[in-house]
Amino acid sequence: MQQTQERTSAVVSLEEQFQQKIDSEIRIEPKDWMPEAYRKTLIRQIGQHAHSEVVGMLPEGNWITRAPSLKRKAILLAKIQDEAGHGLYLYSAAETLGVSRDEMIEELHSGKAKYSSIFNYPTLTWADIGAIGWLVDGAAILNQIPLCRCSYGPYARAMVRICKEESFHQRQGFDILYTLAQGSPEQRAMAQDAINRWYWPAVMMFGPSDADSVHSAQSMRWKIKRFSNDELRQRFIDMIAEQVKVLGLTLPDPDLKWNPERGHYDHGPINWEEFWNVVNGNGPCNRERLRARREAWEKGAWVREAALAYAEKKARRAAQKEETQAA
Ligand code: BYC
Repeated sequence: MQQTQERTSAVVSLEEQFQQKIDSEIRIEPKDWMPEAYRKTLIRQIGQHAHSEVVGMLPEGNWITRAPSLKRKAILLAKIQDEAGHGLYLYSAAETLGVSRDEMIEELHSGKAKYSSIFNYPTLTWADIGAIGWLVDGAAILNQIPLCRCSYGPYARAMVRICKEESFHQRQGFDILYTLAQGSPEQRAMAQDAINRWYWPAVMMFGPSDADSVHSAQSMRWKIKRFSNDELRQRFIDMIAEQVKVLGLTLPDPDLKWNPERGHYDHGPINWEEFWNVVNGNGPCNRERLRARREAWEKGAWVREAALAYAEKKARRAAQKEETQAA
């Protein structure tokens, strides 16, 4: 009985020490002791973040062959390759927590792991590529800059480079929309239509409202998250409401209005039913996106086998060389 009590108090004190480190802004590294729930939360969030980067390549990839010029095509290709790179840094960051990449990918393919709701909407016109860059990458930057100060070292470090690349992405999206907004009435209408379709889904990217966010309070105590979903959403709305004026276009929210008392824009109601519908697998493109990822995984099996066979052969040769030298 006494032994059990001693063991319990030892565990409690480990948790206390852990929280003290977090409170003093000391980074947690892979070999440090951490509560199992902290590890699990990070695997969930980093894994979902990695999946979002990779699934996020699909709606934009849809326009590579139809980009309006060689220059736009080269820029789009570079952006999409950046997203693949982000996925790889993030899978590596999650692997430091003891989960394998194969396990995470299996969870994505089985539908157990989530990815960002935003990528379940279709890209119908070239202007959608502009709207994704400006609105989706714009939302991503606001959400991700605080993650550079996340308490878990490998995640925070991965986010530094990702954020630098995301700001270039947002500029390229804004540039596409700005060019269209200066063009013919049809091009201007196309830009407006893309903004009308992508604005609300981008507002929803920040996740459920604070009252419905199950993980926020604990994630903020652990300094995985630094701001709540609603705080970041408000920052996004304030930023976009100003930038849209430069485009000379509008946002599809009749209730959007500057509130001098709050020092923020007030906004209309968010359609949470649509959000949960998309998160639960019933958005316009959920099935198509998962099918595309599963197919890519199956078709890429020979590449993984070849890479593994090459790595094994190289390791065997190195071992043989060491043996010969030793003899
Ligand atoms: N979509 O308690 P909450 C990119 C889920 S990629 C789907 O607030 P949390 C880009 C949430 O997972 C952008 N599901 O959760 C790529 C949870 O369900 P589970 C991706 C969502 O974790 C290519 C439940 O709802 N960014 O930028 O505290 C091209 C309750 O939510 C969503 C990241 O992943 C959603 N939108 O907060 C262009 C950033 N929102 O897990 C751009 C890192 C919530 O219990 N992640 N859910 O089954 C985060 O910052 C946080 O995980 C979230 C959610 C703010 C997203």
